[in-house]
Amino acid sequence: MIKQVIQGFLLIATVLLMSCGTTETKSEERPNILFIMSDDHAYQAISAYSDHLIKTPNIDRLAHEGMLFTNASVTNSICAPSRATILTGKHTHINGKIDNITPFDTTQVTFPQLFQEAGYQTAMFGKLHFGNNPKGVDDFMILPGQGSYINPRFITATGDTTITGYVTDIITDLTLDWLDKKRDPEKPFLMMYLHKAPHRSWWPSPEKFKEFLAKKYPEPETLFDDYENRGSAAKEAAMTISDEMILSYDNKVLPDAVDQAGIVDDPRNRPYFENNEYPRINAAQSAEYYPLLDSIAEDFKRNWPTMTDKERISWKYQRYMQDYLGCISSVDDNVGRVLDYLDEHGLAENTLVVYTSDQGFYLGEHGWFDKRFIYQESFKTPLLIRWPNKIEPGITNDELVQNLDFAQTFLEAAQIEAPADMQGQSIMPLLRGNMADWDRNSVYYHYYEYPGAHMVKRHYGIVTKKYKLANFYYDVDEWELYDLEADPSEMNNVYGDPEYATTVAELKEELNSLRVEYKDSPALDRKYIEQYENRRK
Ligand code: SGN
Ligand code: CA
Repeated sequence: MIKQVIQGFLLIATVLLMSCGTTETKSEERPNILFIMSDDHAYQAISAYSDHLIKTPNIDRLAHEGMLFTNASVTNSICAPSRATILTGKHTHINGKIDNITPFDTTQVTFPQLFQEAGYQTAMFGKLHFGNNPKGVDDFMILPGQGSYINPRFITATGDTTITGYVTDIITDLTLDWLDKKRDPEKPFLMMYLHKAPHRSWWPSPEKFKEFLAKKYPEPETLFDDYENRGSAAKEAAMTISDEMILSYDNKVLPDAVDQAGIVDDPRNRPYFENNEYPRINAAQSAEYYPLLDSIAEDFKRNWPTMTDKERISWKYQRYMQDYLGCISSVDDNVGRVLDYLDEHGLAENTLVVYTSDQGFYLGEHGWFDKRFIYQESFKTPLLIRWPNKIEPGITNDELVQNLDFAQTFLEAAQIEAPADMQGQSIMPLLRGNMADWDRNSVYYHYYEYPGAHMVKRHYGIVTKKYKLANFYYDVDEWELYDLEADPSEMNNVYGDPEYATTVAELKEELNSLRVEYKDSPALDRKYIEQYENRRK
């Protein structure tokens, strides 16, 4: 009797243990990863961060249903280097892709390869901007270089193809088509869904062009910055709305109208016009775009000649925002299409969805467009992550995380071992809400592409939640320190202020140790300068 009871008990215990085991395996099922990245999408233009410019209800869903990072940043604020860092989990001085021009060494391991080897189905659609095809993806269709907004050409494994339509819609169609027809339900997937928008020259779809042309935007406080109390780098950068934003190319004023205004003499207008999206527009698209372009030309001819310099900057800023935000509105609509697809196909629950950009962007702050600087708007990047049942919804996180951390984070989520030489840190503890396992106080930054487009000087630096210290070098040797709490707009370099002497000394020490930790050095700085100078010979 007793024996029977014990046997019965053992049987029940075994069944219970086995069922626990099954639950365990099920909850540890490897998640799908949907990595959504746009190009040059400023966090200022996502309503989950601030809704003073635009409402982005679909991207915001990821914040409401997941986690919003307010201090996410990049290690080198420019397109291809950021992508190389994301793919390799290494700083650009280590992966070698220090600027947009230097080729990417494709013998390096990228995280999609590890996913593929671990049995994931992998795909990439949209902008890669590497000059070579992606590795580790079963299927891909990528834009050549920067790609085009209208009727874009794509590179595929078997040749090129041109697709009629608007790039943001097309990249989404390709992504949804793959999920629908090629996804193997037996395997988890890694999808890299990579938008070209809202990269310069900010061409919205015809509908958004029309809709946004009617809108007016608040100006940033620093739109008329005179760069006093800063170093020479801010003064010498060629990215002002006033001088570097080209009327025909960027603001879409037809070149005849620019000529007729009689007082505008920028030799870049006509060649830029001819090399832009205009020649790609087919007859049906012309019928939609040209009435709008004509109305811009009329407004320009009527008003430009009598405007003051400041009024001209304001006029260009409005045109800039209308186009830039029109592009973002399409990105948001399309992100909504993909999130709806996940919902409708029962995929939302087991998919970790990330929305980010390859870097931030200036939306008129400091009078600028473009990026590259360690200053806030380009150093920071949007980051929103949703993973139902794993991440508590609606949480805002202000820890210092970087694009350097993405590879290790995704690998940990997928239970794949990360190579020991990756330099980031998985942010899984933060996603789980486990702050005790996170101890980073500062991050490292290094920008190289100088002399080059927009003329932002080479610099490296350290950023903490309170301070930013940077050294601009190559043709200068200048230090800048910003007190981010007292001066969040970074208008006053307090490096020479005796009150900050101790802070400077401490930050320099920490910066040096970061350089050692990440294996950066004066010798490497020189190597990359020599590499640049040899290229110019
Ligand atoms: C192009 C743009 C620049 C931009 C770089 C890099 N000029 O050269 O404004 O900074 O790309 O952008 S354009 O005349 O071609 O529009 S990145 O995002 O690819 O790094
Ligand atoms: Ca970019």
